[in-house]
Amino acid sequence: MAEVGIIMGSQSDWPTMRAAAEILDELGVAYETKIVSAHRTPDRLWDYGKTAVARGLKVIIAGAGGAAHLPGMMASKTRVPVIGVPVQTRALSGVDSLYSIVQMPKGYPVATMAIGGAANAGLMAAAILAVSDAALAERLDAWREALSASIPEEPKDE
Ligand code: RP5
Repeated sequence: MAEVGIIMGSQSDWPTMRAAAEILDELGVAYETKIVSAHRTPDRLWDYGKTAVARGLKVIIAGAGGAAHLPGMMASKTRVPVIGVPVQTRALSGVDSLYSIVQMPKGYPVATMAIGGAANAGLMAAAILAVSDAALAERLDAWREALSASIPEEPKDE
């Protein structure tokens, strides 16, 4: 059963959001992926949020671009923690997405990542789940150690 829901406003967000799925694959976390648009499929958004707890979702990663209302609307509909990913846009480089996601009113927080920060969203979701999953905590620690070990001590000429 999926513990993480990766949702996005459009098919065009998938090249960005795929990075979250890849991290969860690496860490052995079960997830599902869905296109859920705040504007184009509001009823789908409503149903997804309404059933999220009952379906066993523990974290939702929501990515959207431009007038990026999906993460905030999802946060208003479910108490499942929502991690927001501002997707980069052509017109405004994703600053529009970032501002649309980050400025939530008191009561309905969205944990907002950097523009295009889907990989970190996957890692944040894993960290939240690792609080109550010792085996995942070990895998996440190992992942972090491997990343650390891959960083050279000195730069070299390309
Ligand atoms: C948003 O509009 C989506 O999240 C996407 O980032 C953006 C553009 O969508 P498309 O026109 O490519 O479907 O709702």
